[in-house]
Amino acid sequence: MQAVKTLGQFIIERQEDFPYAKGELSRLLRDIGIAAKIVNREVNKAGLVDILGAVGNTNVQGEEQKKLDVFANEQFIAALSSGGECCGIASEENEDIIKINNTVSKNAKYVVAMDPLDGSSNIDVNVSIGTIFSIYRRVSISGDCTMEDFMQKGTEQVAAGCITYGSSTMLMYTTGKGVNGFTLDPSIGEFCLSHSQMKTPDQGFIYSINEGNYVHFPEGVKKFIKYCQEEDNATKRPYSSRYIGSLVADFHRNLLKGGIFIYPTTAKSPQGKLRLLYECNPLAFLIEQAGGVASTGFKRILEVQPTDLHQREPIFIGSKNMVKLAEDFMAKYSPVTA
Ligand code: P6P
Repeated sequence: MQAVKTLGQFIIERQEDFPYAKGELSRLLRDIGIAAKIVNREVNKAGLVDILGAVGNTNVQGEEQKKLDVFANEQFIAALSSGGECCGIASEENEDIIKINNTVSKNAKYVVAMDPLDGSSNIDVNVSIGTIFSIYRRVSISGDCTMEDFMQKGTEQVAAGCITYGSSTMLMYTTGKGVNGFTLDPSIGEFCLSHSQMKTPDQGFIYSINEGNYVHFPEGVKKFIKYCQEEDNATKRPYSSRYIGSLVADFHRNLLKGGIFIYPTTAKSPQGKLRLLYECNPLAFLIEQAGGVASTGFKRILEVQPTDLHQREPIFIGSKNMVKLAEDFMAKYSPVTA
């Protein structure tokens, strides 16, 4: 029987990857894994709430019935606040940064940007959802964390990952030494190594975009979509259109199978819809570590200088060849005006 390697064991084994750290980042990743297991438990029974007879705002146990994204946010904040390795959080659920200055965290070196439960509107139709996280070393010297700690380019991330709550629950993360995936074994309550050193194909045959916004897409995106739809045996076109409407699920599938996910500028989202700090940057770190590319359509996502906590960016992410080709279409048909 193949030896099972848990997330905790793996993190400890890889401790030598961070020669100057004394286990802080390892403990921070462990804290995220713990919160993910708690969120997973609630996500899995979310569909049962009506059956279990939750009444109004309280469930059958008399507990306040929280929206799952609020619940997830609280769980990750609690785990990071008590773990002692994080001095600040930027969350999709919170307008401002959350300063963690309790006694256990006063010497914490890291800050975390996160989307605690992305795609939560899909829960009541039983579609996979996810958590996305990004970890930086603080740049402020001491005391409370500052906005400066979060206004770092994606290239400065020390770690990033995502959790997909789907037919199985899987956590994947990188510290800059490749991407490893861990599948939750509910029978032992542990994330177990299931996908070692994940790589995404240079060429895929899936394109993921909400074509309902077609009329408002940049011309370069329209031309790229038509390219994907053309008949051409040599390049195995037409490609398949796959769009779940849940970022982590679309990202996860395309990373494993190869493909491109695009959320460009639209009339409704003139800067794009997805958030730089806790959606685009962490997924960009993951995809680059898996051999793929993440672009705004014109430049590397990780090189974008953040100016606002919740700023949005257009994103073209996935297989190297496909993203590069999409960038060529953007340069030719939707050139950036100086
Ligand atoms: P649209 C979910 O609401 C989300 O934030 C991402 O998970 C998903 O990729 C995107 O929005 C879908 O947006 O405009 O296509 O419904």
